[in-house]
Formats: sequence, structure tokens, C-alpha cells
Amino acid sequence: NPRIRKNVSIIGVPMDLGADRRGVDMGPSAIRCAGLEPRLEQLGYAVRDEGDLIVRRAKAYSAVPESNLKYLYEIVRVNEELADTVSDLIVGGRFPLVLGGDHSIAIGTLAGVLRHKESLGVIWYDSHGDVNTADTSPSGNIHGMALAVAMGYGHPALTGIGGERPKVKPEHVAIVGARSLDPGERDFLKAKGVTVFTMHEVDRIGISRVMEQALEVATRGTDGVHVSFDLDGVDPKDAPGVGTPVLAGISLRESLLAMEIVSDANVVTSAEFVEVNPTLDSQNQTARAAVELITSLMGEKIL
Ligand code: B3U
Ligand code: MN
Ligand code: MN
Repeated sequence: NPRIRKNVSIIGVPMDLGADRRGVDMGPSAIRCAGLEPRLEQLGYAVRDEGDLIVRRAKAYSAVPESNLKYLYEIVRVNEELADTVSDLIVGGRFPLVLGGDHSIAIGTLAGVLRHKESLGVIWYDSHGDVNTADTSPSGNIHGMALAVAMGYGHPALTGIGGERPKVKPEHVAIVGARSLDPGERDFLKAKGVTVFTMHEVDRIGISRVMEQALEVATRGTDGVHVSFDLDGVDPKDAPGVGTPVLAGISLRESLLAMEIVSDANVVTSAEFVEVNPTLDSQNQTARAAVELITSLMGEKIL
């Protein structure tokens, strides 16, 4: 897999402030416990675990005056650090594999990658759209805003993370697995022309054609593809350990095929796997699913 670098770095981000719910901060630990590092080594990668970033616990509701953005400043601080970390790893010739934590950390990962890319395609695998802004969010939870921020929409403290750099362009984004969109998100996605493969398309044309078309969107006119994988995109029967399970999702089998198809395209520059909440899981099933999805993305073959 020529685009995926031989040297992989694991970065844990035990962030839960963007979900405003405890437990998802244990995601990086659970995915490590499920055997991620040895599995990647078996694939021939030189793996370095960079450890976890430090996320300060919430002391009080720290919304910004005149807005409903929960824990904005600590989320900004951690994502700035994540952007620097990811950027430095890319300079060092390493593939950044980020483990969440809630999906707000995609803001930092993407900001770091975009210091090195003029235009980056994004495959956003999620039951949600994550394109709320402070005005449309029903919750004030920043994990539901991460993709909008990556495209340059949202509070300036969030869109400014990572400094001057290109933004993700709506025409280079493919959302896969959507089945829970807020009214404001529907309007946003239509207005910006983001490609969305909802469960309707997954069921109608199948996951393999969805992924082929998603790759077309994410590779046309770009110099690489970032995979942002929210485990709640997978059906709760296969991935119960997530904060906001949404029924009738993509099976683990289909999701593994999806990652294999993306792997075969040889375009991936970076990835993150987020929203694993071990306190809601059974027998670490969701973290184990994450490890299988990661190794499929990184080129594991059955035969
Ligand atoms: N769209 C809702 C719910 C949500 C988004 N992402 C997750 N939940 N995990 C919101 O709060 O923005
Ligand atoms: Mn998400
Ligand atoms: Mn989600």
C-alpha cells in the first residue's frame, strides 16, 4: 500500500468534552487493549505509540457567553495540540492514526493534515452528519459540529484551529452511513453540496458501490484522503459501545468491506477512529471491531 507510510504512529486523545458524556475518554485505552499495536506490526508496519494527549476534566460548564458551545476552550486547546502533533508526525514521515475520544478531535487531526495538503478528500463514516453550528445544534455538543468546522463553518475559535491552512472543500467530502440528521444539518448539506450516502443508498446500491462512489468524490482533484470513522456508523448490534447508537446501521461485515475497498485505492493519508465508549460496551466488542476496521483499512487481507 504505497500511500500508507510504513511508519505508523498511534495518538490517543481521551476527549469526552465534545460529547458531554463520560466514558468515551476510555476509548483509546480500550482499542489498545484490543490488540491494535501487535496487529499492525503483523502487517509489517513499524508502529510507534505516541501515548495520549492530556485532556483536562471539566470543572464547570464553560460555555462561551452568547453561545451554547460546551467546553469550547479546552476543546480548542487539545485540538491545537493535536494539530501540531499530527503535523509533526507527517513531517517525520509517519502515518497518523488517531484514536478517540469523541468526534470533536477530527477538527485537530484535519487541521494538522491540511498543513501539508492543498486539498484533502474526506470520507466521514458516521450515522450523523456532524455539520451543526452553534445556531443549529440541538445539544451544544461540539462533536456534532466537527465536519462543519473542518470545512470552515462555525465559531472562529474552532475554525481557526491549526492556524492559516486550507479548509476541507464540501465537494471533496463523502458522508457514509447517515441516518440521523438534524433539520439544520439537512439544509447545510444541501446548500454546500456535500455528497451524502445515507442508509437508503447503502441498502439500495450496496456498500461496495457506495464506497467506490465515495472514493470518486474524495479523490477527484485531491492529493490524499482522510478517513474519519465514527463507530456509531456501524449498527449497534455490532458496535454497541457508543454514546449515541442509531439503529439500522451498516453491519460490521459491510464496514470491513468498506475499509478494504478504501485500502485498495491506495489514497489514504491519515485516519481516526472515534466514539468508542467502553462503559456502554460489552466484552470490549466495539473496541475489537475498531481494531478489525483499522487493520482492514491498513491493508490486511484474509488470503
Ligand atoms: N446531531 C446531534 C447528535 C449527535 C451528533 N453526533 C453525535 N450525536 N454523536 C448533535 O448533538 O449535534
Ligand atoms: Mn461523529
Ligand atoms: Mn456519530
